[in-house]
Amino acid sequence: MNRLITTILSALIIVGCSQRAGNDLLWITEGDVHVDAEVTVDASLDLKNDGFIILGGPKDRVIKARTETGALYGKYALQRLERTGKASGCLDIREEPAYERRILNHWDNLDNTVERGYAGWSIWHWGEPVPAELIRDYARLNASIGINGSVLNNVNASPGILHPDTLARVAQIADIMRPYGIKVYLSVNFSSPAALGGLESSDPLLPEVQQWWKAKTDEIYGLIPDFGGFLVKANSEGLPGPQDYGRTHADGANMLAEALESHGGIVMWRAFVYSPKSPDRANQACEEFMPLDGKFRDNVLIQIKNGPVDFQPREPFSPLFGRMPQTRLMAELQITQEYLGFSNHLVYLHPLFKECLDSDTWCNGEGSTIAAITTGKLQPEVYSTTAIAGVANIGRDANWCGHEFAQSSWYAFGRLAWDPSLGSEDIALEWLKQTFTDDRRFTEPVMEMMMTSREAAVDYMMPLGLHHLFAWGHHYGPEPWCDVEGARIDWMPRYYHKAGKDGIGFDRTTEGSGNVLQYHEPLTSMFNSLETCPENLILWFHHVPWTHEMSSGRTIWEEICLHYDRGIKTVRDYQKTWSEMKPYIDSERWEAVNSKLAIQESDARWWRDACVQYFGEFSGMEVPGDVEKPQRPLSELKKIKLDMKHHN
Ligand code: BDP
Repeated sequence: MNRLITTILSALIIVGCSQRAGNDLLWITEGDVHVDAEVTVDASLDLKNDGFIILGGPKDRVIKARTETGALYGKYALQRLERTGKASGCLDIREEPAYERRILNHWDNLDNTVERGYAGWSIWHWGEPVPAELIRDYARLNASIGINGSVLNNVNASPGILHPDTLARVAQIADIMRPYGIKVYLSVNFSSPAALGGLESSDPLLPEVQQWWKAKTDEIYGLIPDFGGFLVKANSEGLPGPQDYGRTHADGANMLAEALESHGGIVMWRAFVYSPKSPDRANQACEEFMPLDGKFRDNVLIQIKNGPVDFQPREPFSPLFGRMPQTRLMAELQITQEYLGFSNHLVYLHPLFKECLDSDTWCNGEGSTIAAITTGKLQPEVYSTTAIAGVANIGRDANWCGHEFAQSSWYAFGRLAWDPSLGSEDIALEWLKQTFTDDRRFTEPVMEMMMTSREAAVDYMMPLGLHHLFAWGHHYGPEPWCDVEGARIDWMPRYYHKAGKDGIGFDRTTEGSGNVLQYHEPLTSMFNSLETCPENLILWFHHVPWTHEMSSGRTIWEEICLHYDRGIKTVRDYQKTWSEMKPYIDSERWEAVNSKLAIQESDARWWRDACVQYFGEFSGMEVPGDVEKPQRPLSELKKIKLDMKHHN
């Protein structure tokens, strides 16, 4: 039955979003926005999930959807078209989200700190009055880009999240977000039955443990009827899990899945596991999870980070995506810039996200991309539900994300989760026009900055497949020398680059750790051979002599120096470009970005000075004449201790 919600929607969608008074800085800005359209919600329409249709010209615009949320998405889509100058003519648009669940993962703790958060305290204001207005703004922003789920708390979950008092608060938050189509999910600690419930064990095969989870789940659904489900980090980095009781990941996940099943909830079970004993950390997830393929209940998804190690500026895709054909898989992308300069560096992450989703695993022949697998296109019979997650970069900072441009990666995640085929440039342009101005004198050069920014960060941090050269613990600056005597050197940086007099790089070939074998052909052969391995991953897969000749004719040593140098020069170009952008935007935001670019330039030099000089000691070779020489001596750089107090 057709139901007319309203004919003229003017003033109905209030999308003026300001996190703090006077700071309306996001893509849906400044006061009320009107879309004039006739909106129909009709459950019998042939549309998937919360899809929508927009038809007609400016005077007789029609939005149709199957659900209220779909209608809301249609309104936001129309508004976006209007704001980006694409709604003048007659429209005939039909959109359906590629993923059913498009979820932000907040790594927020109950003490209001945010793990790897660089934008201030938790927006949930745990233990304080619920900030309804702020949460409403957050929900509107998310709905406007199609995000429909929010995991409120850190994967390193405190059992306290399931305490009745906390759940009552979670229910309040869920009530505020519901009108925007956003479901609440929680990260849970696997030992909650013992730690919170007072049971002697949290063994998933014990009936009393299963009962405890059932009762807890029922309690949650009593408060939040549309609760989304649980996210679980288990037997990873010291957290408890089923293996503590000799059980498998499947035993643990299935127990929770059973408790959630009758309510329609899901379990997102993370595959981010690695044992310090494994000879190659990049192998660990496949080793642990492949044998469990087909053993998970239908409402379990395995949540896999894009790369096999850990959100590095560039990694190959995680081979696990191609290795569990009987299991529902979902990607976990990191929007917060843990390894990409925190909220100090301008790095637009859509190209990184897209590189992952477009990667072809070849698990079912050519075209078996991660997007095709995780959207269920490749095996619809396995994918009873589909999902994608992004680790949020949101905090209480006035501009939400710490850096004006960090918002673009939040925006991009939402758009990508809705439609992974959208291009990075299109999304960047959309965001720029809605957030700053549609003046081409601004959007064209600034889009160029955004589009090159991820590669620039790779260049000045970890080019050519280098990875995890970060300072121990905080993951901000470089410490390629980090190799503490007696420490767990297997995951210390030197472990990852293996620089020595003989050369540099991690041998993951069939002669080395064998990691290449976790990929399907033709990728195994391609990565395994020095001739065919893509050069931007060469030091990920190969250990090569310093004199190894690259396709440019230069040695790997020279190429390393050139990449660091290029990264710095690119940031300097950004500074120059930005200095010319002053006339087009407000001075507050211009200044904020300008001062962050100065930090980025200085950090890029810090990376170059540390890595080029440190590796130079092994290579015994001079820095090529056509690149800028390192400036600060290694002895000085080794003394830098970052004060992390402000990066909670
Ligand atoms: C690492 C982070 C750590 C997270 C962990 C995870 O450094 O803070 O808890 O990943 O994803 O990247 O579980």
